[in-house]
Amino acid sequence: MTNTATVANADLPLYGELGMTFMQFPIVRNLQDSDAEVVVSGVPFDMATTGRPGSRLGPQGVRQASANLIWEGARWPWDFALDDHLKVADSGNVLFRHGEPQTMVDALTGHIGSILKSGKSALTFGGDHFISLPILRAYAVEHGPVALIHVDAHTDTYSGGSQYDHGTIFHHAVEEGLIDTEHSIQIGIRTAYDKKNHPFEVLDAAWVGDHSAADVVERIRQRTGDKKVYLSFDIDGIDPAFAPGTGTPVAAGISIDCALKMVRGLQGLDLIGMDLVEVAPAYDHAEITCLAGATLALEYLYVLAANKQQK
Ligand SMILES: [Mn+2]
Repeated sequence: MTNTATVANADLPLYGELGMTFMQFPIVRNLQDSDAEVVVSGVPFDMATTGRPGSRLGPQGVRQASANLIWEGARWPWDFALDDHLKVADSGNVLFRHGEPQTMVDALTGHIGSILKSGKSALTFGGDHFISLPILRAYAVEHGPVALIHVDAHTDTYSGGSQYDHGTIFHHAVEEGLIDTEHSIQIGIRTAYDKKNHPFEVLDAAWVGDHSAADVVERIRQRTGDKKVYLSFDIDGIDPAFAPGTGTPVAAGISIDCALKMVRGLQGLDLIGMDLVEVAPAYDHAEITCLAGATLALEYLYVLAANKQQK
């Protein structure tokens, strides 16, 4: 694979460029000239992390793990091949100046804005969860406030914190009017939050563990209805047994089986974008977290492809 992007620029992050693309999708450098319907991007940024850093290596970890998923023509349990129904391309990583978080915010907002303006949708790999805020700003410009499906151990609705903080993003997103909270839901939560003043519906991890994936899907569908839906997936929503490679793991999360059934169950919803964040390969074992992330993202793409066939 020829790497045509910027090289030898000391201001750019060392981990900013591509080893392989996600699912070996073609590289897209000029969004306007591409017929891709979905654009994959990586954001190797973890400066907003409160605990263990390392999610800057998430994009390359997830892309590398997707090597395990390429061989299936029609991925089980679907009865079609993704390539026959959905055009996906990988735009590489968003580049920014290390040590200057605002350059990432500006670059990412602009990049996602370009994707949306060219009539495509975005699938973005973090990086820490802070990246969702610039993404949602770009989405709100194009789509208005979105219904959010948010999988996470943490609500990320804390006020306070620093200007760049991966635990405050949904507080800010709500304040900035980026989210239609009446139609938004958080799943897998198992850490403290202010229940009295919480704008989202919550299916906590214990509730999910006591119910079937079909029950979870039913609650999601009731909440989101026919609204435009954005899926923000923090890998720490999954139990550390299935996804240890993350900065702030919390015991007793949802299973990867439930998570995959849940994503598959979003078929028919008006899905307009997804991010997968907080994969930190340095704490991973045998690539299980990276593989879980890659599989969830691929499953999301299959749902988009299935939705297209329904139309
Ligand atoms: Mn989290």
